[in-house]
Amino acid sequence: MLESSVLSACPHDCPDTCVMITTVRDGVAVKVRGNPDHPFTRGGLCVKVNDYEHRVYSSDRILQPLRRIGPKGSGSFETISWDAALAEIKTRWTAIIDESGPAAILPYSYLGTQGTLNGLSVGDAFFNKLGATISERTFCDSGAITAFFMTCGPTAAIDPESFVHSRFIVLWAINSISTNLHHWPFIAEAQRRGAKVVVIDPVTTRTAKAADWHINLRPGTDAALALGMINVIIAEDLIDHDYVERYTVGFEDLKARAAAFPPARVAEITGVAEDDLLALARGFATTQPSVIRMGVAIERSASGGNAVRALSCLPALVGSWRHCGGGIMHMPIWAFPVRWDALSRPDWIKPGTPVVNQWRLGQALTGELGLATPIRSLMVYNSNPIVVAPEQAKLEQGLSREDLFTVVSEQFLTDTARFADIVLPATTQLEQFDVMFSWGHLYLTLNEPAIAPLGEAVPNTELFRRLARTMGFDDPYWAMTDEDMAQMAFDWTSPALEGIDLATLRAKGYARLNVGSADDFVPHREGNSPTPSGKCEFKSSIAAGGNMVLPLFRQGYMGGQSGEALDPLPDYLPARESPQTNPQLASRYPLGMLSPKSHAFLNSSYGNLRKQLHHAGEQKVLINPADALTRGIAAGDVVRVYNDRGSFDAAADVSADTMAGIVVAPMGYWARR
Ligand SMILES: Nc1nc2c(c(=O)[nH]1)N[C@H]1C(S)=C(S)[C@@H](COP(=O)(O)OP(=O)(O)OC[C@H]3O[C@@H](n4cnc5c(=O)[nH]c(N)nc54)[C@H](O)[C@@H]3O)O[C@H]1N2
Ligand SMILES: Nc1nc2c(c(=O)[nH]1)N[C@H]1C(S)=C(S)[C@@H](COP(=O)(O)OP(=O)(O)OC[C@H]3O[C@@H](n4cnc5c(=O)[nH]c(N)nc54)[C@H](O)[C@@H]3O)O[C@H]1N2
Ligand SMILES: [Mo]
Repeated sequence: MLESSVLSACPHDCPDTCVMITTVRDGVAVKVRGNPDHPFTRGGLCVKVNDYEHRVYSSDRILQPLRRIGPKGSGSFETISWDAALAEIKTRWTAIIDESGPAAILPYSYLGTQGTLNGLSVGDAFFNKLGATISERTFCDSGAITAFFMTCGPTAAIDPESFVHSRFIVLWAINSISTNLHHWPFIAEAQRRGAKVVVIDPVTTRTAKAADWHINLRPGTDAALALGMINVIIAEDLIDHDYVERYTVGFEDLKARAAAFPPARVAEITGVAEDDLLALARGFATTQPSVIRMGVAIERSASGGNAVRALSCLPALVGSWRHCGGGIMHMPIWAFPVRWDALSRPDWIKPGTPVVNQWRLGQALTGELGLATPIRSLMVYNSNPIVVAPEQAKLEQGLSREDLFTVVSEQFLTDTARFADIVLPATTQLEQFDVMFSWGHLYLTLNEPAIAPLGEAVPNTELFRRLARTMGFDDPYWAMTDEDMAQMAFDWTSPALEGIDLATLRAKGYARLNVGSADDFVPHREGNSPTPSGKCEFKSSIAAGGNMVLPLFRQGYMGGQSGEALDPLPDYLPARESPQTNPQLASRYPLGMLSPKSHAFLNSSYGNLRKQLHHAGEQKVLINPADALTRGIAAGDVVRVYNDRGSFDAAADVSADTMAGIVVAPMGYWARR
């Protein structure tokens, strides 16, 4: 018997990027476990990934290319060879390009794997060369990142491990215990040392239950609450004058803007009691180090970017940045010197190439978007839009078009893959090589292939090499091996990577970036904000200039080349569809719905696997007892949740864990499982 331990990394789109060890016996991966030496992973994996080998060897894996033989969506396929699949793609795409131009082809991807090589940017070079329509990857955080940059610039800002030093921790729109599990021990340690943990969430989540204080607010009103805090802090003179004077710009303007948010008005907008607002503002200002950890749900409304901007002003206003464990955490990804442009090749984009925001896929496919070049072919990889993108009914309608040629690269026959004409088999993380950055800690991680690819599955890097060859592209880009790509993907000469290379990663599996220790990570003690002014910009110069194209991986996260000048100051804009702001809509659909992340799924991944499905249980919808009563709904009743965009059935979970008027249905369940 031959047994070995292979250095692995969790591939998922999650801030934790766990460092794993895979036990391989006679060529078979028998177990994955968290690396006990890693300061963030600490030997533990989550309920999603701790049996990852079952995902790898699932009998439902797609291991050969497939060609559709039944109606679209039926899931009837025959296996074909890679050569036949590639030949068919070439024939169809060539005809489409000849007749309509390459913009009739739309790629669609997100973060099925987060690896630097196989993840976000993996298809960009190919599709840029082809001249396809650009799909803007806006699923997650592109709005928040833009807003954060406008105020603080691209900074790692705070080491999540430094939270042990924090004394006032605000978890704002994040359900850490489900979505950032490995950060929780640092928060719990701070709590043990006397820190107060506050959760701001319309739902009483697991995290809210573990906090010292849970503040409920109406969804989409975070900007008003943050501006209310600023108002109180200024009115009560709880500001750090020296920090504000030296290291910020626009204080007087911010003060004038916040004056429009007195506690009474904020209470009316947010539903947060005035006393709670006062206590929150005072606590944050006076209990140093104070810190805010933002989650992604803040950005999911009209006021989302504004909320992030207002929140990003708070630590500078009260001087939290002076302390280790103080500030605001968005994502420390900016500490990783990834060479996105070398991977994505934006220099190959032809001027005038159309752009489609990925939230609008349904509209793009049904023609509603009115694109000058209608979409005739779609290629999906690293994503499952039928489950994760909005307007499910429209998506299914678009994907059912007989004239749409759809290619999907997948590990499983997802709801989306069922609509494909050609399905191409993708490897899992244990079958591929990658180097992982993280958006939730400061370690670079290596993932070595633990086993040979199963069946005819290929890593995404190889998929695009094959497609490039098929389409006759001969740029040296596609002659690179994965290891060549890893050499290219990072600026190995940057200070953050000093002393780190593939050899050191191979020895240990991971390396902490060269950014100092978590006990002394205070990058903004003396300002040093990487904004145009070098200061924290309460009044944003980027907004005033109207230039929203940020120099960072335009095709990665960034979108929004609006060219419009934005309000240079944060403001509160009412949500477009809340009962308070859109009564006409509310008369038809009186309940609002949130669909946050599920504890046992990773977005829609694992929504088909036995253990995680068992853990998650059937699709539920949380409904407040008052709303249940008026509708005659009892606990456990199967109810239909619907609006004009889609519908699903769920078991009613009647509980005051959600406020009246808001129902909550965790995301990730597949329509067909
Ligand atoms: N278990 C698990 N972990 C995951 C994922 C997963 O699917 N499952 N997905 C990963 C990904 S891609 C991401 S982006 C992260 C996201 O992780 P989180 O940032 O935690 O994201 P969400 O679950 O979308 O939303 C967090 C909380 O925001 C609340 N919320 C909703 N609307 C509002 C609002 O308007 N204001 C406020 N204050 N709160 C609001 C929701 O009730 C929810 O509890 O998690 C990652 N980790
Ligand atoms: N209702 C609702 N919708 C949401 C959200 C929400 O909170 N609520 N959150 C949004 C957010 S924050 C995000 S990030 C998005 C996430 O959306 P996606 O990134 O699309 O996430 P998944 O649904 O997990 O789909 C990833 C797919 O990639 C496949 N995959 C995994 N590894 C590989 C690989 O190596 N190669 C290939 N070719 N495929 C692979 C997986 O099998 C899976 O089907 O969803 C968004 N949608
Ligand atoms: Mo996300």
